[in-house]
Amino acid sequence: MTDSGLFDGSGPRTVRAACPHDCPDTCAMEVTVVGERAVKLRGAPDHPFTNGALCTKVSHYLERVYSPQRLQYPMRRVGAKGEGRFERISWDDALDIIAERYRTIAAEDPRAILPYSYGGTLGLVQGGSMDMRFFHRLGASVLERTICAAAGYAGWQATIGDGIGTDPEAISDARLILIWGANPVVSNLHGWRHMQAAKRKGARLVCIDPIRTDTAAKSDLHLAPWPGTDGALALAMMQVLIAEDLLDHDYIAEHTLGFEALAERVLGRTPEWAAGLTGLPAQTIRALAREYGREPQSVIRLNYGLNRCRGGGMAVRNIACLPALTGAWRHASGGALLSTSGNFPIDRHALERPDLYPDVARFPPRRINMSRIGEALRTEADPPIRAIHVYNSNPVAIAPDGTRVRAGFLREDLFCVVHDLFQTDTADYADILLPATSQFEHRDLHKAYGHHYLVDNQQAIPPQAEALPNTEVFRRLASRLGFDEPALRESDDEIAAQALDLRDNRALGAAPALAAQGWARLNLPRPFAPFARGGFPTPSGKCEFYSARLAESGLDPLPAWVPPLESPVSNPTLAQRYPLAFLSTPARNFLNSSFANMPRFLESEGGPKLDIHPEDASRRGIVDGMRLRIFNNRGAFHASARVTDRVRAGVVASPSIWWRKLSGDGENANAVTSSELTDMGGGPVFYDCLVEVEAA
Ligand SMILES: Nc1nc2c(c(=O)[nH]1)N[C@H]1C(S)=C(S)[C@@H](COP(=O)(O)OP(=O)(O)OC[C@H]3O[C@@H](n4cnc5c(=O)[nH]c(N)nc54)[C@H](O)[C@@H]3O)O[C@H]1N2
Ligand SMILES: Nc1nc2c(c(=O)[nH]1)N[C@H]1C(S)=C(S)[C@@H](COP(=O)(O)OP(=O)(O)OC[C@H]3O[C@@H](n4cnc5c(=O)[nH]c(N)nc54)[C@H](O)[C@@H]3O)O[C@H]1N2
Ligand SMILES: [Mo]
Repeated sequence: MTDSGLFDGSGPRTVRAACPHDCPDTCAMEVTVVGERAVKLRGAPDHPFTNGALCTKVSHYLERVYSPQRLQYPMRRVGAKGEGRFERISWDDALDIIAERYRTIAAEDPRAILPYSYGGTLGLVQGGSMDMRFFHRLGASVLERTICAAAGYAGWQATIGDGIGTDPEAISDARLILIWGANPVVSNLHGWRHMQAAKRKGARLVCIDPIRTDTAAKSDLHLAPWPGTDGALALAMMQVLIAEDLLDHDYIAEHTLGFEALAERVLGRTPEWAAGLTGLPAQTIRALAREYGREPQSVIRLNYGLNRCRGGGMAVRNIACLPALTGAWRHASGGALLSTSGNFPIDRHALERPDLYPDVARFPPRRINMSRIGEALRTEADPPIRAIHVYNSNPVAIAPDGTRVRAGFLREDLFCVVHDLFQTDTADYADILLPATSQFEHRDLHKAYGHHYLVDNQQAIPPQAEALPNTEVFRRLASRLGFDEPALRESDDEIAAQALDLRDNRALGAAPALAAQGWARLNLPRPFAPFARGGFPTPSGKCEFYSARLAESGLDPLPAWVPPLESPVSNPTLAQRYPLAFLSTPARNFLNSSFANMPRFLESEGGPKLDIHPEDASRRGIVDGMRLRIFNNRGAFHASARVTDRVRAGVVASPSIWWRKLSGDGENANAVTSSELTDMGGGPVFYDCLVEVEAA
């Protein structure tokens, strides 16, 4: 793995790196190394999207790498589950214990072992290669990685076909930008730069968000719908576009499927109809639709904020229909963007090797939805989960309905391995706790979901203390379990070399630049206007207003209105007890629960907060700074009040995700969120949640 010869040089060296975090921007970085120590980090100045700038969190990355809180060596639990008391053991002992347990369980039914991972690193090597190969070979349960984008992606896929959209760099030429369920100032900073450039050239920015975020405040117009009602808003916009003939008839005729059925479907879905659901005035909705219909050089930057409610899949599907109606796709700067990831020709089969799964006949693969980990850990499961291996994730903090999640991890008969850089909330429940490397300490290669560049990550420094990369842990476990397939012995460099499907010109054309400069734009035409002449990657090759695939899976084949699970309109009885819609959106200084243990960022966030509208506050005798209890039938947590009209009346918001043990009361926002699932994709409904608030 580590060739110490690499680190002999004494003069400063520059190493090419990639930001590993779950963010659309996937920055290219340069690490300055002296001897074996990283001394400086900056955003790559030559990378067009990163443009030499890093966000606040990552610009302080050296503090994370050299944090005194880093796990130093493997440990074994000595206290009770959840207590977080451990004693040091050797790597050999730790891996022997794990291998022995996995061997015993697998002898009966390997599906009783569950890997649990998500976005700690988005690297193709450390985020989904040797780990997948190992668990496939073992025959473990297969984790459905749904916790973030599954619903929106499913809705987008039904309409557009794949994760392909407007080139984010071309957005600077758009004339009208709808920022819809997205907060780029916080969660897509480098994409925001292009929106600001468009604004300087005269574009209008319209932000659609229940919260007046910093993005909304910097836009020309802010519409604050009730959470989970975007599907209705988009249907009403389509109704106006069609009724007032603000359409590109040629584009519709040549490149779409099911227009007649769509037109019939939206009859009666007027702005007046949507007003009652969204809480937006009908004339505002009509004006938005007209403005959108009259400016075909328009782009919709939607993000995953609006997919975290029951109708999240359908909402994204409805919105994705809009640019085909106006012909906005004809322009490189027009159309819509949810994700760019479908452009990257990644060889998933080579990386993950599902063919290693041993005995499909005897143990038909069992799939577990990560968004329902609390339910999955109940002993009634068949077979019950007897071991869980957590890496790249912190489920005790980030998974919905946290009370149930914790109850699952508390099970005395559950063997729990946690591999992380830090002793997270989840780590406290580990039987064996393993130290992981940071991005500077291992090799990786990254695609992106918010731009079109591959970014390489070379190892810059040796692993700190006894930390090991994910890949190395699984190589060593494979060897202990006697798995002798060559795929389970490959080095990180060998894995990285297989990540791209070089039969595809988008990758082949990028490979030389990637090797030479550490990053490369996919070999895509410039300007990149993916659907200017149709060619949608759907079964029909058209933008599918009508989706036969949805019909086949028993879903509504046409755009529709799917109400939220929890709202005063859809569930008035529940709303009598818990009248406020609760949002737990990303805190600027945290990245999910990553960085939420770093002193600098804990200080900037200054403790859990709840934004509440003055009307809702005064009705409850709440004043600014008061300690609040936020609760519903699932649980409760505490936060201090920020009385502000940044949230619309009826909505409260708490920037997240706090570590439970660092929040003051041992709880966080996921004490109240629900583990129900979305209409498509099996995603979570974090933002579909009613609560009541009282002074603590
Ligand atoms: N600083 C920072 N950056 C991050 C993250 C982080 O934690 N911190 N997380 C990263 C990850 S994993 C992801 S998935 C992305 C998340 O970033 P986004 O995909 O942008 O999603 P959110 O921030 O969850 O929500 C975006 C906005 O949608 C609004 N919203 C919520 N519900 C609704 C709704 O029903 N309708 C509408 N129209 N708007 C709604 C929220 O108020 C929020 O301001 O950001 C990534 N970047
Ligand atoms: N209430 C509420 N809950 C939410 C959300 C919300 O908006 N509100 N957002 C949801 C979303 S969009 C997402 S994507 C999920 C994110 O949930 P997760 O993907 O679990 O993200 P993090 O909380 O950042 O935890 C990642 C962990 O991986 C560790 N890690 C980093 N690099 C490595 C590595 O190389 N190896 C190993 N072994 N570990 C590593 C980090 O230290 C960190 O503890 O949370 C979801 N939960
Ligand atoms: Mo996410």
